[in-house]
Amino acid sequence: MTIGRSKIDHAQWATYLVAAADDRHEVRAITKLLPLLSNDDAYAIQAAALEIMLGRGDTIAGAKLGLTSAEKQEQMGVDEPVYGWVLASGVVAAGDDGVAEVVVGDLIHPRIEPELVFVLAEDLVGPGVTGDDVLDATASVVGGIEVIDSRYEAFTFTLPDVIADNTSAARLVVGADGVAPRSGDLREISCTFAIDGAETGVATGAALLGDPAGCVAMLANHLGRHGQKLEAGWVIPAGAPCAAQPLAVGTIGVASYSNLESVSVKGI
Ligand code: OOG
Ligand code: MG
Repeated sequence: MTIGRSKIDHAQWATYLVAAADDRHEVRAITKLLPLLSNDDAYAIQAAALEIMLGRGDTIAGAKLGLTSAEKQEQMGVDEPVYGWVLASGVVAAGDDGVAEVVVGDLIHPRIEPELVFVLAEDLVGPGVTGDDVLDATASVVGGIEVIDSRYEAFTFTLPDVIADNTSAARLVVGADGVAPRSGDLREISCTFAIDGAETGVATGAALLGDPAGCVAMLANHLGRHGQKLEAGWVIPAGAPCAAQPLAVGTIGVASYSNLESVSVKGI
């Protein structure tokens, strides 16, 4: 618990991270400079960075979870889930050939990862939201690919660092057609991720803390603690079930799902 007012200048650290993204250069992890950064202060930096982006005319397209699978937690060395924002400026549409092109030069050191994305039909207001409530409020579940791009040196961070950095969010590709949330068991949807035709990971929805809908409930409850909610129409990536892979110019990443349309990204 934070007692009294934090001495950390959240707006200053938000500017530090937004400038890193704008200039496409990596910066030192904040905890290298502020070793005692708390998660509360980190979420306050994240909120200040969101304000900067909204002040530029960007809008919120959704909210996201990260580090909800054992594979991702091991890959990044962080053992707790994190919550962030999906900005409308980061949502990339697929082209006529079904492949979404991502401009690698706009980013620092991007990686791509598969996602199960919830598209909400109704608001979800925490606390007390359950996985069942999430299924009731969801219009459809679609496949996706998230492009993550940590603003930190060597894509390395601690839990508060990645929280402050909006959970490395950069771009999101959302598949065209999804399934109704109760049309099957979301824990059994299987996902295969391949880079340039070579399989890099296979997992099921259950890899997401046992239940993807439960992850979205955690996010709604997290926002509820801050007086915020998930809103109808938002897209909610529930976290990658398997490890992220580097995206270079020419790389083609394909996320295939047992009963969702596959999603493809090409680095250009
Ligand atoms: C943090 C973001 C994690 C996910 O799906 O696990 C994330 C990172 O790995 O840089 O979006
Ligand atoms: Mg992700």
